[in-house]
Amino acid sequence: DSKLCTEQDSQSLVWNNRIAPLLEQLEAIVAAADILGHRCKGRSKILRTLFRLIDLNSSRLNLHIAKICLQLCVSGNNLLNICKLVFKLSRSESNDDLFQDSPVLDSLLDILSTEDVSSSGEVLLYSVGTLKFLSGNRTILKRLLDKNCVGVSHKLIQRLQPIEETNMTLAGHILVQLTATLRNLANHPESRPLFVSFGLLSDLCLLLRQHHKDQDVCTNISRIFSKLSSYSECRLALSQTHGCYQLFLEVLSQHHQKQDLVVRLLFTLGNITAKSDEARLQLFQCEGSVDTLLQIYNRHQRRDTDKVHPQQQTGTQHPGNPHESDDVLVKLVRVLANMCIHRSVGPALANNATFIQLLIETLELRCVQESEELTVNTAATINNLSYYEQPNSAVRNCHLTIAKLMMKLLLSPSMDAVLEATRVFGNLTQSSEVRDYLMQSKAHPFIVALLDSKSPDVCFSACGVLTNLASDVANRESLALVGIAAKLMDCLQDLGQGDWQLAGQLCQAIWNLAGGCPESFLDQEQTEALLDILTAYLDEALKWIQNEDLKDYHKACWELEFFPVAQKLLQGLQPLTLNS
Ligand SMILES: *[C@@H]1O[C@H](CO)[C@@H](O)[C@H](O)[C@H]1NC(C)=O
Ligand SMILES: *[C@@H]1O[C@H](CO)[C@@H](O)[C@H](O)[C@H]1NC(C)=O
Ligand SMILES: *[C@@H]1O[C@H](CO)[C@@H](O)[C@H](O)[C@H]1NC(C)=O
Ligand SMILES: *[C@@H]1O[C@H](CO)[C@@H](O)[C@H](O)[C@H]1NC(C)=O
Ligand SMILES: *[C@@H]1O[C@H](CO)[C@@H](O)[C@H](O)[C@H]1NC(C)=O
Ligand SMILES: *[C@@H]1O[C@H](CO)[C@@H](O)[C@H](O)[C@H]1NC(C)=O
Ligand SMILES: CC(=O)N[C@H]1CO[C@H](CO)[C@@H](O)[C@@H]1O
Ligand SMILES: CC(=O)N[C@H]1CO[C@H](CO)[C@@H](O)[C@@H]1O
Repeated sequence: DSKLCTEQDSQSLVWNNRIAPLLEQLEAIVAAADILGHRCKGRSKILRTLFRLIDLNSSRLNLHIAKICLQLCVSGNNLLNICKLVFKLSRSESNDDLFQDSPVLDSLLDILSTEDVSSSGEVLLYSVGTLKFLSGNRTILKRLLDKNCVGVSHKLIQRLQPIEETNMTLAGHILVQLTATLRNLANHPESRPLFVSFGLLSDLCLLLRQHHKDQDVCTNISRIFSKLSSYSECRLALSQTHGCYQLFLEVLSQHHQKQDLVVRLLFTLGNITAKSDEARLQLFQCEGSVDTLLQIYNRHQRRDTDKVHPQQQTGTQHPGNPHESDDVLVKLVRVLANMCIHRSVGPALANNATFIQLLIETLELRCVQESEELTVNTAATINNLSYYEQPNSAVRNCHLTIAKLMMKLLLSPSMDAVLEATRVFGNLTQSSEVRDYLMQSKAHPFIVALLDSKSPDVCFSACGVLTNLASDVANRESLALVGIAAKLMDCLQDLGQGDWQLAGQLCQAIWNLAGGCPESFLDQEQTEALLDILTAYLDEALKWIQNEDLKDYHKACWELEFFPVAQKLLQGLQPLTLNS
């Protein structure tokens, strides 16, 4: 250890006292006069001496040497060797502090702006490779942004366009490094307006099109897109790039087995279609879009967890961690679910039996405990699709199958899954077949128990199911036996105030359960309590509304969702209480 220390000490002594001052002197001379131009005789001698110093293997010295050589505007093989040297230095993070304020950064960006692609391809490759490593450091990243690295990249992309003398292999290598650099740049918030103003998003689409066969370039570009898709100005720029959806679908189709690429492109599409109705429609209208998406769905369904055919597990169809495969489906189902929100896309997808079958199969193959996000999103998609139900729709034809799968979710420990399943039941229980199934499987106590959740969302959904169940006279007694009356009353008392949609739904449930004969359903005390609550809510509706902006909305809700059913219920109760 001490030997190493002395060695280092003596090295730095030599550096500090002897070499550094000489180099500084040399730099000063270079800077002051043009005496070291290409025709100067001493120039090659100086370069030879400098190159010999490289063998000392000192990072600090070598970066200095590179700096001087670049300032001397070396060219050809000398330039290439210097670029290789700088590249080697940049690979080690411990050299980051040497680079941070070095003019070498400027020289590298100069090289990117000026060197000819066909004659100096390798020089460009090493220079961009250096920037890739350096841009991994946040401090240097900021320097590069300030030195217009995004603008320089844009220009380089233009110069890398395929023309006759472009070596496409080499251009591909440069682009892998350049896209990795841009992915690093995209981490910095200040880069985002620059990506937009320099048109980088459409540049990258162009590259994706030209290099669609190059998995590395495509993957790196998909990483940039997925990162930037979190920002609205970037989503806008991307969605305004002509043909970008068709392009994404083609790349997805071509590289369907490259999981990280597929996940990131789907992530990007998910974010674009999350907020834009226009994007939902445009994606749907692309040639073969549903086909492509359903094919990917089919490929990643992960049927190989089926233990019945163990020999299938040796297949290489789904390599790696099974949860990675879930990742594709989570993102894919989100894209499809977003598309369904568009009112002309939704019905088309709701009627596609292949799609519905895939969703059903996902719920059959996965369990909530292992794949919570996927099962919950799948159930939510089925729920959204059920809004588009037509008499002969694919969802309707599978009511009972779906109901059985929702039962698994309803009984799971995940509250998200329970809520989503309850929402789906809210719709499916319009069918008497499903109502009978729920009662026969004794699921009703679980749904009644959800009224204790104290969550308005859960109570609302549960109440919807119970309202439907109570439409069959035969079910009312079973529901009464599990204490539904007291729970509905508690909900109305605790959560009804101001939530007129929920309050209306609770009143409707009570009305259905009472079947026009309230005394059979509520006891005396409950009847009086209900009377008080209804009177208060009907009289003082607007007193509870705090937020002025929401006043109109709440008023409309009160008038539409609460008032009619509350009024009906009150009138049903009053003769009873007058009698007593
Ligand atoms: C510098 O490193 C090279 C290659 O690793 C080695 O061959 C050479 O001997 C080293 N020079 C010194 C002075 O350590
Ligand atoms: C980035 O470089 C600076 C010096 O320029 C250094 O202090 C810092 O540790 C580096 N950060 C990382 C994460 O390497
Ligand atoms: C293109 O570049 C690659 C990689 O640098 C090289 O191996 C190949 O020989 C070059 N092809 C031509 C035709 O110059
Ligand atoms: C579902 O969509 C796919 C892709 O567009 C199509 O090939 C298939 O025929 C559709 N299936 C049904 C039943 O509509
Ligand atoms: C279902 O539709 C609603 C309303 O359109 C939307 O907010 C929600 O995100 C959709 N759910 C899914 C899973 O897409
Ligand atoms: C359920 O499906 C019907 C069509 O059967 C639809 O009109 C309704 O909006 C859907 N949603 C709910 C919550 O009932
Ligand atoms: C940032 C980034 O995604 N870089 C990747 C670009 O592609 C190369 C080659 O596949 C990877 O090694 C990088 O990690
Ligand atoms: C802004 C935005 O919509 N971001 C979403 C992008 O997609 C991921 C994964 O689906 C979400 O977690 C982000 O919220």
